[in-house]
Amino acid sequence: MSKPIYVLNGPSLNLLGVREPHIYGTTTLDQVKAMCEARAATHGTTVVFRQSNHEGQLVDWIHEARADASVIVINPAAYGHTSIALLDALKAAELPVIELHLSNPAARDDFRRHSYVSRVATGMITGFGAAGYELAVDAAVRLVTAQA
Ligand code: CA2
Repeated sequence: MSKPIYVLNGPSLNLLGVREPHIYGTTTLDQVKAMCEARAATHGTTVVFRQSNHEGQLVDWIHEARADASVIVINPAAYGHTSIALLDALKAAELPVIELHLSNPAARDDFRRHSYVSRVATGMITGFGAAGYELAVDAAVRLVTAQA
């Protein structure tokens, strides 16, 4: 895999490991980043790992990924439930998309049952906490290898 896997994270995920550990666990976002980098290295590839609280910034990174990434892994956080802008950007990226959530949104509030991102996702990983990011890196590598 010559191009990196883009791992994008949406609003408030900078608080991971600091707030609401009963829902989202005790692993910090920096630790998740290190886990992704280590997992990608075992596959001989790399990740670009980013987080933003701003929808437009996430859209810009998805546009960047169109040229620079092999796969987009995205935890859109609450924007997954609301953002047609993210949906449009992901569609335009024309890349495999893995939607990732730490929790299982379908088992929570009703408003979390709908995701715009799911419409363009190749697959979803939900409910495995921080370990889901390692699973997503593995899945991204498999997707790209299957395409080759
Ligand atoms: O389970 C997930 O990963 C979510 O994407 C997290 C979002 C939530 O809106 C989605 O329904 C499911 C919330 C992210 C907020 O992140 C925090 C992390 C730690 C403490 C507080 C918020």
